[in-house]
Amino acid sequence: GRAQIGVTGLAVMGRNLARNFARNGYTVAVHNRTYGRTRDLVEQFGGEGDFVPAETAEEFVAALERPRRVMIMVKAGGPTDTVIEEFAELLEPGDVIIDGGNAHFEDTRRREAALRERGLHFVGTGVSGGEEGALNGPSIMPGGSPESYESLGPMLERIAARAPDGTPCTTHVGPDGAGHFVKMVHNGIEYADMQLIAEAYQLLRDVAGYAPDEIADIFRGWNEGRLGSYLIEITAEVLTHTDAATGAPFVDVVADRAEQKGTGRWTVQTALGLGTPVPGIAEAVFARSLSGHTELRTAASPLPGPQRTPMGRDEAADFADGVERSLYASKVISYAQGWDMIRAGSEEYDWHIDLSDVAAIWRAGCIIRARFLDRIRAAFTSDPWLPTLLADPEFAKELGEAQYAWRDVVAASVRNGVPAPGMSSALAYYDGLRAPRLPAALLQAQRDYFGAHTYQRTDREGTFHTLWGGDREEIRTDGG
Ligand code: NBP
Repeated sequence: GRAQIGVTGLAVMGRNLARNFARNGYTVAVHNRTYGRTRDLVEQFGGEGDFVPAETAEEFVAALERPRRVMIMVKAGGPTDTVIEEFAELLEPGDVIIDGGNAHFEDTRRREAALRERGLHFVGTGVSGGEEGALNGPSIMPGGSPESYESLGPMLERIAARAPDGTPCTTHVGPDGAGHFVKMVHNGIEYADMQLIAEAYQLLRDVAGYAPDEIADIFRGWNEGRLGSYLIEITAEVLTHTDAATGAPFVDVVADRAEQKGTGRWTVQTALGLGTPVPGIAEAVFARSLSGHTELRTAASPLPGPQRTPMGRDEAADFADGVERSLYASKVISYAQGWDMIRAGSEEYDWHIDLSDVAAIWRAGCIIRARFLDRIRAAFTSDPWLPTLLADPEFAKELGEAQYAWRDVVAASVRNGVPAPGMSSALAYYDGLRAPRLPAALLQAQRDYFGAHTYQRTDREGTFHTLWGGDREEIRTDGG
């Protein structure tokens, strides 16, 4: 065999990744369950590089140099298991199977363990950037053994996106499911980012009274500054688009029900299991869910909201400035929650994920690519043990500077009846973490009252219970 890599599963993602490898000078074996897709790929794009089309799995495996590298790009779930099993049968110890689909990291852990038993390397890898990224350079988040990265890493580094400083947006994230875990959190952060941008839009529209094309201009301005990112850029593009059929702003003709494929939900479910607070991501998942509940929305639609007072031009411009601060501060909070979760996952599964590397490989190629990821990289480079992004001196300073505008914007959302669950929850997280005292003290006392769940004291060591039903004497329950 002479192909350095094989790609099986040639729908949009697989086809574009195969082309990306070929354009970078690799000989690529290509295979798909239905041969038509393989033939189409070679007919349409054969001129871009060196493809070896294979009709059967056996031909495909025979076309590969050793150790063989087989990248699977099929539908996540059952189909991925089927295809892994099909190829595992044909491969030999030392060969590498790569799953670039959107697998749940627990599935990746299971598959990696099973294939390791059979002497095969299994690399579950996150791939972000959609179709376009797959073709021109995605952000790639591979897990698996260090040995598999030695064999595969240089190829991934060639096809990955490049950060502004020229470094490839891929790295060995960690063992077994680490890559898919980090990809999952990426998607969770993406949900939060999108929700916050959407809230900023709605506040500019309903509170400040701007039209969609004016909001597009405001976003374009923000895109030049610290909020500069792919998502802000495409939001401005969407807001300038006019619907051809009606002549109305496109955003006004799209049904306001947001769908989801499930990676945001996975992030929140996993965070609940890890005991990591990610309320910003959770609010974003729930906001999509709420939007889709037409029956609830219809039933609640007669409920009264507050009277809104229109803003003058100057007031609106000031408000827009406050929304920028509020969006930025809330975004920092979402990323702080995401990184907290990556650290928690890394500790739970013993992955030793480098937190600054994660920021580095998201600087280009992926959906959340943004200017400020370089600052997150810098924060974790200067202090790998930084407990939270909020404690980084620069982010802390910016949050402090944003806080009054942030509070005003959240207050305006409440006063005007324009929901901003992402921004308000981000502010509550900020205030929650910095609070010298939380009402958790009262909660714990309630728990002790009804369930004898005990409590600790602020003034001395030990575990205590108050005999609430009796004379309220305090007893020590830890034998001290
Ligand atoms: P799809 O997720 O739509 O999957 C289609 C591919 O799976 C086809 O090649 C199809 O073969 C193959 N397949 C199926 Br379905 N069942 C199979 C089976 N039992 N045995 C063999 N092959 C089977 O493709 P996609 O949108 O290109 O995505 C590929 C993976 O990448 C997915 O896991 C996806 O979640 C992930 N991903 C997608 C994006 C994105 O932006 N779309 C981004 C990042 C990751 P056929 O041609 O014979 O039907």
